Amino acid sequence: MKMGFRWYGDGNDTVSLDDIRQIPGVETIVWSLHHKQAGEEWTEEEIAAEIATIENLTDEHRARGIEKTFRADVVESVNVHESIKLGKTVLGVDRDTAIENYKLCIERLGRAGVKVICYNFMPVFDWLRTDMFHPLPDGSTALFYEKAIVDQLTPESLIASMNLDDGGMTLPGWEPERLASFQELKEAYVGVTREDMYANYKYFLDAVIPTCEEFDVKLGVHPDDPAFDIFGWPRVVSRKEDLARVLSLNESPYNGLTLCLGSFGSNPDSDPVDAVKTFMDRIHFSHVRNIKHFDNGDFIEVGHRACEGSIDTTGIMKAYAEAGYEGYIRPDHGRHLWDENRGNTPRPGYGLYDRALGIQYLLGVWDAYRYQK
Ligand code: DNO
Ligand code: MN
Repeated sequence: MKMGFRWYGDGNDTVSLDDIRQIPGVETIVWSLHHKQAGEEWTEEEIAAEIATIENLTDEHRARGIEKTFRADVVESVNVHESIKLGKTVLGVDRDTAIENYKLCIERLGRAGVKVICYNFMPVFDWLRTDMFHPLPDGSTALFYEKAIVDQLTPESLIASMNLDDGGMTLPGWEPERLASFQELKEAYVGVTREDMYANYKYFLDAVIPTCEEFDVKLGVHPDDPAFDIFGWPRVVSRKEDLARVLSLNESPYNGLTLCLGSFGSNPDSDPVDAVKTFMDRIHFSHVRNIKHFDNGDFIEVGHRACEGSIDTTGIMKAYAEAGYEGYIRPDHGRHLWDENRGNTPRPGYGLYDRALGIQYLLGVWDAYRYQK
């Protein structure tokens, strides 16, 4: 297993690479070119520059005796253009052009040494919560999903409540540029069924997987978050049978999962430990975190330890350890602790401290099962 940590880039993250360097156990940075819209070209120069920033030590580092380096093996995410999910031209882009761009991106990332690309196949938006800084009983805050709010609101009223003009919302996938095209996307999804989505998904995989094989880059789809339908849009990567179907659309081992257990487990009917065991051979990357379900359908993100919430993070790490899992893992969203959300507002879920604590818990369980003196 190789432990990673998600980083949003210089000037775009409150956490620095030097902060991450001091977290025991982190081998790879999970990165992206976050300013790119889905379908936009990633140039070789931009890719090389970001990897150099991640991997290289400066003279100043060396002068201070710093030796620890990172790899840049995992990209999260290269977003899939809506034309690919819809199987038709939208926002002025046709799907075959979008697929050719995706293939070029895979090729360039592969040539640059990237091993895994994470992406999702959710219609219109990336992940969704209703409160980014919800208070927990210990005084920390965490991401919270209140079912009644989402059930009662339309996407438009939800967007309006987000105070985007005040810069209050920084969820990926909900950027103002993207929301500007919301009406067109909404109309484009009218009448699109789950079966249509799977057919379009297969068309995409069959087109890009040969490029993945040629350049040795594995694809890992991230489950829908939350892992159930919202706003009536067809979500096709939510439940265990959905994951199995996605894998069966193209049987190449390069078509795999980013098994995010917090997202997958946000559906209370799903069993995260069972999913790890079932899909082990096709898991290239995994996000391990905990959430706590409430009876009314709400859930809150809690510390990574198993007893803090509803997800058996210990059982998950035990399953990975017993299988000798060789892919990548990262902690996922953390709570906001120790004043990090005052003055220096962290990205929701992506502060430093709780993710660093989370890693130590995950590695502790791993070591207990793997480590032989
Ligand atoms: C949230 C993340 C997601 C994930 C994408 C993958 O924190 O887990 O935004 O990166 O869905 O494409
Ligand atoms: Mn995740």
